[in-house]
Parts: sequence; C-alpha cells; structure tokens
Amino acid sequence: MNKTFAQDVLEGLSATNKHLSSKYFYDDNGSRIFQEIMHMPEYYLTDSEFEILSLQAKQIIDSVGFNQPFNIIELGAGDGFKTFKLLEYLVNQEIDFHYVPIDISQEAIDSLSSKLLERLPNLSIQAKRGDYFEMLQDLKQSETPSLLLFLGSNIGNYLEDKANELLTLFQENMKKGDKLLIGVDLKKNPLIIQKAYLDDGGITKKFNLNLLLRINRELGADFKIDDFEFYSYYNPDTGNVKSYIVSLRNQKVHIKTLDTTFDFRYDELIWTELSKKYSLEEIEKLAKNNGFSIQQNFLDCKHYFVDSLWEK
Ligand code: AVI
Repeated sequence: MNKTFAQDVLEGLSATNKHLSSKYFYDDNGSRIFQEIMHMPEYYLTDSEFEILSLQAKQIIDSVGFNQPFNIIELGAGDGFKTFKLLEYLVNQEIDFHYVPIDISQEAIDSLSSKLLERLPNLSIQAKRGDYFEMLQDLKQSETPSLLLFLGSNIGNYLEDKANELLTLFQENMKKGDKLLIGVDLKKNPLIIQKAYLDDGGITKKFNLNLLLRINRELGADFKIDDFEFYSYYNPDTGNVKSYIVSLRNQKVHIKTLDTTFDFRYDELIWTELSKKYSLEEIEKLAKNNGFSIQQNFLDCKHYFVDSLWEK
C-alpha cells in the first residue's frame, strides 16, 4: 500500500525515535535544492558518475549489446544532467532507441525534456511523471528490449529490506535479457564522504529543512525553521551516512491536517535520510540476492563511484 504524506508524517513524528522519509524531500522546491547540491564541489557523486557516462558511454552501450531498437527507462531522472552524455553518444551514433525518463517532480520532468530536446533535437523522448512503482508495469508487456537506469546512488537511500524489495520489483518487471545500469556510491576515505553531506555552505541543511516547510505548507503546520538545525555523519564500519534535523529547544509544533500537536525536546533528533555506501563485494551480493548477474562494472578514475551493469 502507498501511504500518504500525512499518514507517514503522523507515524514518523509519533515514534519514540522520530523520523521523516527522505522520499518527501523532492517537491518542486526540494528538487531545485537538490540540483544545487549536485553542483556543489563537495558532492563528488555527480561529477564521478558524469565522468563514467561521458568517458565510457561506448563501452557501456557495447556491453549492453542490444542489436535491435530498445527503450531506455530512467527511474528518478531528475534534471538528466548525467544521462545527457550517454544519450548524446547514442544519438550521434544514430542508434535507434526511445528514452523514457520518470520522475516524481513535474518541474524536473518539464525542464529535463525541454533542455534535452534543445541539445538533441533528434532524441525520441517521452517523459513521465509519477511513482516508478506504477510506471514499471508496462515494461514486461513491451516486445522491445529495455535498459533500465537507476543512477545517482538512489539505491543508497533505501534500507536493506527496502532496497531488496525495490530491486526484486525491477527484476520481476524486466524481461529475460533486459539490463539494469545502477549507480552506486562506493565506500572511500570517510572525510570525503562526510564533507559531501555536511557542506560548509549549508545547502544540504536547506534541503532537509525544506521538508519542514513542506509540512507547514501542505499539512498546515507551524514549524519555526530557525529553531531546527541539521546534522549528518558517516560511519565507515556500516557505510551509512545518516542525516538528521535537530530541535534547538523544547518546543511544540501543531499540524492542522493531523489535528495533533507534537513535542520536540531540546536536542531531539528527527532522522531524515540514509545514504548508504557500498563495497564492490556488497554490490555483487545485492545483485545476486535479487536475481541479477553483474555483467560489468564501470568505475570513475578515482574509484569513488560505480555504474554497475546487471543482467536479468
Ligand atoms: C538522491 N540521493 C542519492 C542523494 C544522496 O546522496 O543520498 C540525496 C542527497 N542527500 C543529501 N545530499 C544528497
């Protein structure tokens, strides 16, 4: 069942250890702040993946190996900045494919389509807005082979069980021979990871606090943003980056739609996000556990990030 925003907020803020899901970061405003994050020098993930898709587009497409027209279905496409290089390569080689980017934000989808068509007028594209759980269902019916893209280390935002559930869902909706290119952020020097999430400019803080503004706007709450701080840390033993909103004083927040007042203690945490980092061995297990075999790993030159090509 797909729970609503209101139900999830009620459940998360009523829990002993308060939590809110990072999937709600991405309203139009949040998606815009995420673009800012992707342009921060500390947020190496975007540059690393951009490098892989720019310099190894040919190798990736050769390894995918479809010898007939195919679909590229991108889940959580965002502004498509990374994917551009791969698409550009395909268009320049006059390879016959159809691109279907899917994202939850209408604004992101609109800006992606117009930017791409401006630069690649011959691109065959049909953007879709929505939850990708629903969008996957057409996949199995189609005769055309598909390459699924799940880039940007989006998989890192899922707890282990949910990650397995999602990958199994992909697997079940793919046809034999379909491919999945999955972007995963690798374990590395903890200081580099820490800086990507606790940036000096406070953009990641703004990204997290935007969730409180969203609750104010959509659920009629009265969060005072200045009374909350942001904290994030990387644990190299587990590979987990965990992010939190911190209450700076004892305070009450009323949420009209929920007809409920919540107490926040001084220093109380609201857990907002997991951004898990993997080793190559863990990625191999993840693939195997969910019915995939790894065909090839494509790494950037610093070995910070991998785009791993999986086959059903
Ligand atoms: C979308 N996702 C992979 C990002 C990440 O790195 O976990 C979201 C993000 N959160 C803070 N900075 C970026």
